[in-house]
Amino acid sequence: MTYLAKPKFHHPSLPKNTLGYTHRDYEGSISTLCAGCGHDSISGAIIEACFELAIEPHRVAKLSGIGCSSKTPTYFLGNSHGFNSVHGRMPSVLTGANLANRDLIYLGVSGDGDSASIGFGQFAHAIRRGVNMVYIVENNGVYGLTKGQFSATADRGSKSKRGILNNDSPIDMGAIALQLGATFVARSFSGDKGQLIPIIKAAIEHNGAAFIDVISPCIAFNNHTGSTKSFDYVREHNSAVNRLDYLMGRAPITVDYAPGTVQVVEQHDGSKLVLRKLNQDYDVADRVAAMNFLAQHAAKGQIVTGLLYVESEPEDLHRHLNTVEAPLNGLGEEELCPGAATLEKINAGLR
Ligand SMILES: Cc1ncc(C[n+]2csc(CCOP(=O)(O)OP(=O)(O)O)c2C)c(N)n1
Ligand code: SF4
Ligand SMILES: [Mg+2]
Repeated sequence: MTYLAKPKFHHPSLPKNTLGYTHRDYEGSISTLCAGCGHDSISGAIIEACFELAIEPHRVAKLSGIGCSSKTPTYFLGNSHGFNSVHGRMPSVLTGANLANRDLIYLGVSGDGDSASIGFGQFAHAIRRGVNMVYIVENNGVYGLTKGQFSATADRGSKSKRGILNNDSPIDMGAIALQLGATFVARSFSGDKGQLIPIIKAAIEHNGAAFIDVISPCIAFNNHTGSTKSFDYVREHNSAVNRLDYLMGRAPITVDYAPGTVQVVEQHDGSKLVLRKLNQDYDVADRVAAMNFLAQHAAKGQIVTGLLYVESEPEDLHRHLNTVEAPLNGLGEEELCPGAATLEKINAGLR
C-alpha cells in the first residue's frame, strides 16, 4: 500500500477559516514516513499556512521529484492538483505548468538529493528565470529514501551513521538561490513551526521565485552525533536573523515596536512583511550582504535562519516573456491559430 486514506469524519467544533474550511480540508493521506521525520512537520506547516491564508485547495498545484521529501505532497492538500515527477525534474515540470496556467499557486517540494544533485541544473534555471512559485527543499543532508548516502548539502567533516567522514564541500542551497537571483529566500528548521509557518505564508503571497531551505532531520539515517543536520546540532547552531511576526493586508500596523527593532517590507499589493529583528545589522533588502552573512556564519558552523532576502517588487517569468494573461486551456481557436497571413509574416521575418 503506498498511502493510507484518512477517515472523512470532521468534528463539528473544529475551527474554521474565512472560507468555512477546517484543517482537515487541507490535509492529505496518512503519512507513511518514519515517525519523527522532519518532513512530516513541514507538511504540517504547509497545511497550517494554507488554512490561515484561507486558500481554496483547488487553486494549488503541488509538484515534486523523488525521495521521502518528494512523497510528502501526498500527505497534505489532498484536494489540490498534484504531480509527482521524475527524480530532479520537478522544476521543469513546474515551469511548464506555470507557463500554461499562471492562475494557480505553484508549490514545488523537493529534497537535497533531488535538488542539489541530480536536479541541480533544473533548480538553478527555474530560480534564475523567476518562475512564480514556492520552492521548498526539505534538507536532511542525506538521500533518505535510498538509505542514507551523503547528499551534496552534507557538511565537510560531518559523519555518517556508520562513521564515514564526508570530505566533499557542501552546497548551500540558500546561498545559491541568492546568487541565482531568487526574489525571496528563507531558511528555517522543521522543528520551529513558529518560524516556518509565517515564512511559508509570505512565500505563497510573493509573486516571484520564492525559495525556502528547510533543515529537516532524517531520524533514520542522519540524527546521530557527528551529523550537522541532526535535531540537536541544528538547535545548538541555529542563528535566526529575524522573526516574521505576521503578514497582513492593507491594514495599518497597530502593534508598537521599539525603534529599530523591526524592518517593514512593503509588498506591491500594499501588504506588509513585519520582521522582528534578532540581528540589528541584518537587512533583508540587501542581497550581497545576505550572501556574505551566510558565508561568514557557515564558516563558523552556524546555520542562519529566518527571512534572508526579499524583493518588494519582484518580476516573474510571465512578465519577462510577455505572455498572455489567460490560462492556455481558456484560449479559443482564434487566439491559438492566428491564420495563414500572420504565419506568412512571421516566416518572412525569419528569412
Ligand atoms: C534517475 C534516478 N536516479 C536515482 C534514483 C534513486 N533515488 C531515489 S530517491 C533518491 C535520493 C533522494 O534524496 P532526497 O532528495 O534528499 O530526498 P529524501 O529521501 O532525503 O527526503 C535517489 C538517489 C531515482 N529514483 N531515479
Ligand atoms: S528515511 Fe529519513 S527522510 Fe525518509 S522518512 Fe525516514 S526519517 Fe524521513
Ligand atoms: Mg535528503
